[in-house]
Amino acid sequence: MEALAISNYDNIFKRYDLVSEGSGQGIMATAKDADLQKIMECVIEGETDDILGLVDEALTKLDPMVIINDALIKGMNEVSRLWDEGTYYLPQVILASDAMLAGIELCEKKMGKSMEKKGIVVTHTAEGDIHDLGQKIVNALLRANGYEVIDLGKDVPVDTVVNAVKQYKPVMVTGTALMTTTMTAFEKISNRLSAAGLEIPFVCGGGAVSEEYVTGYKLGVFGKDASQAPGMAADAVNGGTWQELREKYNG
Ligand code: B12
Repeated sequence: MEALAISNYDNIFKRYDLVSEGSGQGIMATAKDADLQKIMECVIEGETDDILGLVDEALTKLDPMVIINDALIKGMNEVSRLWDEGTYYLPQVILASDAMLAGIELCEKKMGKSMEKKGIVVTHTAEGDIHDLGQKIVNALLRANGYEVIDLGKDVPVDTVVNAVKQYKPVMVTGTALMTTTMTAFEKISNRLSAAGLEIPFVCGGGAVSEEYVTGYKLGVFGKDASQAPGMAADAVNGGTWQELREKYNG
């Protein structure tokens, strides 16, 4: 019987799943320049070791916020798309999120804790939900813009959120939910805060939630993109009510 032999070694080190197995067309996102493109691809390919050097180098010429928005978040959005089209599975998604978070950490260090704090924001990911990447991006952007973030983490019980608002008296509270089964915690938090007379803007985002859902309960303001968080916090610091924020940011 004739032995099977590889005649072309060109693709030997290429990721088999992207090149040959995916039902889609592979990586489709493009960044604004070559440096950002390389960083974005490191996220998509889950290259945590390589991303550190690239982000370090990029930080010598680019604003950390540009690297976060135009490479790191962009890469993670592409990962979500590759998951949706069936090209990516859990291992790739976990590697990608590790790479994105390593890059964000470097950018956060560069931005430092320079500015005087403008106000406190409590952030959390809904009870039962471990999808905290959106929340981590929100944390990084708020900190970068001078807000003190009380990060309650993921899978946070309703009580813990309500107690944190009582304790820290933030200008705004945020929630992230990626599952239809977990987003229902937001309405419970909203009712509890409202009953306690703590009527601050409660900005809710994450793949599972829609504007229609979030604006269906008191205090709820829908956050479509993490980049909106600093502007929303600034409005809250300036006395903006949840109704005013809802009117400004939601249709
Ligand atoms: C990454 C991922 C994971 C990772 C999570 C890693 C982590 N640390 O977060 C891992 C592998 C652990 C995982 C596990 C699971 N996952 Co998962 N996962 C995903 C995936 C592929 C991407 C989600 C993601 O991180 N996107 C990128 C982030 C940045 O997006 P984001 O959070 O939505 O944030 C953006 C906006 O929404 C907004 N935003 C978010 N929050 C806020 C807050 C404010 C204030 C503002 C202004 C904006 C804002 O800003 C961000 C952009 O700038 C999605 C599929 C998809 N296409 O979304 C499935 C998905 C969310 N997972 C799903 C499921 C079912 C699970 C599991 C139950 C699987 C299992 N059977 O075990 C477990 C969950 C266990 C649990 N209890 O939570 C389902 C949920 C279905 C549903 N609608 O209920 C999805 C939709 C996949 C699917 N189509 O079935 N998952």
